[in-house]
Amino acid sequence: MPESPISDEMLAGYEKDGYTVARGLLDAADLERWTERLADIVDGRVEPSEGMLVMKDVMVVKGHVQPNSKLEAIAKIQDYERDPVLDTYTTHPSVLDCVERFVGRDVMTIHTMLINKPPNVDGRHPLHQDLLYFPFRPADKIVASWTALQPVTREMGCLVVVPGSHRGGLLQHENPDWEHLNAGYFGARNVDDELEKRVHLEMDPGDTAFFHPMLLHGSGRNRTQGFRRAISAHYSSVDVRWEWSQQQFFGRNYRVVRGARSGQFWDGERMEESTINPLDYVSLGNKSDSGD
Ligand SMILES: O=C(O)CCC(=O)C(=O)O
Repeated sequence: MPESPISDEMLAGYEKDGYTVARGLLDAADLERWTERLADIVDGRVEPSEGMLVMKDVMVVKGHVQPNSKLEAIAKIQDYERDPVLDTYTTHPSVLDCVERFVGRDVMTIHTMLINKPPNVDGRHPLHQDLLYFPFRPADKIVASWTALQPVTREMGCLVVVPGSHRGGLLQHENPDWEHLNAGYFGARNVDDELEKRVHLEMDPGDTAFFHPMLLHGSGRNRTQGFRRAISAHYSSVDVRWEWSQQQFFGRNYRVVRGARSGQFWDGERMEESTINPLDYVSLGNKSDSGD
């Protein structure tokens, strides 16, 4: 059996710290195709696929920054799974070989995203836990993959993580009181003490971070004149339970991408008598200024 890109040592590091980085996992040719596809979608050469959200940065939307190009206006693309080019990331054998090591053999996608972080905008992500956004449990059966499309340095606002923070519970989140905050960005409350424990993950193109959905992570401002780009997906084992009470998410489909049921959709029960209301973990309405 070929050796996994995730060694036993890396797996132990993931269990202890909540993350690991597979250096040089993906080739330049793939990274270029995904980067070009982003430009094709944003510049209008290719139609956004069904369900895709092409999200502008809040500072552009509110006229605080005049972008020099269409690409400079875009913060991220969400839900790219129906795009045949970007979806080759979700199903990439090298990524899935790693994902299997964290969540087991039968794997489905639960979220996809390409983060563009342009120059001149704030673009920070507050420290948060991604489990806030996912209806499935147990959390250990979920993992994020995050691949640098270009060099990612601290100056560009690289990913930051708090090692070991995945071993606490799901924290209360809120919109941080930042002047310019993108829609849907929540930060964990009362984590000031964690800031000094942050590790900055500087990465080369193709390097891929895998992290636990309870890991506190975020990213800084891009202080360069280039883009800070990454492509990312969340995966889970098919062997999970739906534990959310929020029915508006019941209609979403989750595609199996590895294992015996590849190509099918997750058919687990979506219990209406669920135990977790995600809104219990979010304090709304105490944000003073989102850039209005
Ligand atoms: O890529 C980034 O800057 C952070 C992404 C992230 O933390 C997220 O979207 O959950």
